[in-house]
Amino acid sequence: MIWNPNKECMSLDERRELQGRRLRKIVTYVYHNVPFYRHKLQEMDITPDDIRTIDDIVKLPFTTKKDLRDNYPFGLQAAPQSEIIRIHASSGTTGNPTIVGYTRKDIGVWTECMARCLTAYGVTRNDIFSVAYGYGLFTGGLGAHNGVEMVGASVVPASTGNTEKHVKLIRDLGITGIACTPSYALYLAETMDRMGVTKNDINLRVGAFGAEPWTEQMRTEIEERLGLKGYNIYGLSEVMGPSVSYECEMQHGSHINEDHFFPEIIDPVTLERLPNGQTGELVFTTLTKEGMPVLRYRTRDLCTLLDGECECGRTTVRMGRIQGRSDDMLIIRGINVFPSQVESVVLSMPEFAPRYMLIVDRVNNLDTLTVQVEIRQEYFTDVFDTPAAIDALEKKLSARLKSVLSIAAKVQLKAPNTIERSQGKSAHVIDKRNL
Ligand code: DLL
Repeated sequence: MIWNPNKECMSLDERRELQGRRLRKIVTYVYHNVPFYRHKLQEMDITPDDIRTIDDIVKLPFTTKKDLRDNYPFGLQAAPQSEIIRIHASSGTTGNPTIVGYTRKDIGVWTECMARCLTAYGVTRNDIFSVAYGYGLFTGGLGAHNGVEMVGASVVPASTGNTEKHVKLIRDLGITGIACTPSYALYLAETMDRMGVTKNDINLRVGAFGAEPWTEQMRTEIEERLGLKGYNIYGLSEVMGPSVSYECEMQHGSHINEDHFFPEIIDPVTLERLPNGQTGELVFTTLTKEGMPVLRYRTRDLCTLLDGECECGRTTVRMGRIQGRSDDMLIIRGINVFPSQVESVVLSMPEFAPRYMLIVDRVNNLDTLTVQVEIRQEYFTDVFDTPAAIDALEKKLSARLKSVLSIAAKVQLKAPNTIERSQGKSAHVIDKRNL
């Protein structure tokens, strides 16, 4: 089934024409409403009149996470505050999160895109569908929730945590669909095993998995253990949230809702646009967003765009799996974590030297994060003299990390000069998961 054949199955010419029109409109809109973009365009000697077709997109400047950080919290917002009806936030690279405001129309577009995804997965009004992405500032919970309601299925807003109760609900209510991170799906399977619930005791038949990288191997394992068919869903807060792209029944790449989010692949070093089929960094321009539109937003996700007809009948371009990142962002239990966030906490506490290490692992399908930090020489004797002082300092650091990262980290205090100093991007991270 296709939710919106008019848009999902448009002829390529028609879509290009629509994208060109929308691009010109959005550039005009940000030019007049966001000083940041106006200045950038003026610097490059571009006016909205220079945008005639979608191919003119290459004339536009890129937007980065740093631009969002520099304009925290509302600097890139284009709509007046009175038009914003919801605000979400995602991890920033340091202490401040990235703030994204949505107008009523934005929420409508998002909900429609989510309904397109769910329909592609075969979800209908006859399903009972559990949303087990986090509800709150994260876009996963509420984003998926609205889509399930739009399709008309019964939504169970389970959110994350309290997994045993969730398993009970899945069994007792005969829940047929679930949206969660792939690692949470495996954790759910593990919890079922512990509770003695088998896949024959439950009714799950479809899963919408995303928000973190996963592999075909994980898909097979989840499908096998939960007895469902698992589909990919991709998205990011800066562009919308879940539903930027989704797999159809062919499962050969994820269809991008490109009437709303125009994709490009660039070489992350030269910033040149690459032809479809080549792997590079994914860049999105929001073509219809009012709250916080972005021009050529660099996602840092590495992947490939796949041309060509899909047997499902949709004509939208597909993206392959995310193959990695062109920065050092980690996704731990579905939460984005930048080593620089840890650094900002460490630097804000005089007891610590700027030497730290993040150790990420996956134990029983649950991600774990350990942060090792070196104590400064001048504090070392004081702190390590008494176990109570070590304990107090660990607690203080844990609490600050939790508030900035939104996930709990195990803290290990280290003596001066014991954390190896090395050069290069991943110097602060040991990721033992095999993703
Ligand atoms: O993760 C939105 C989302 C929620 C997508 C629920 C899917 C389901 P952010 O927290 O801003 O938004 O994180 C966005 O997560 O740039 C990717 O690196 C990663 N990511 C999201 N979906 C996938 C996926 C949400 N299906 C960042 N596969 C993105 C691999 C994914 N990585």
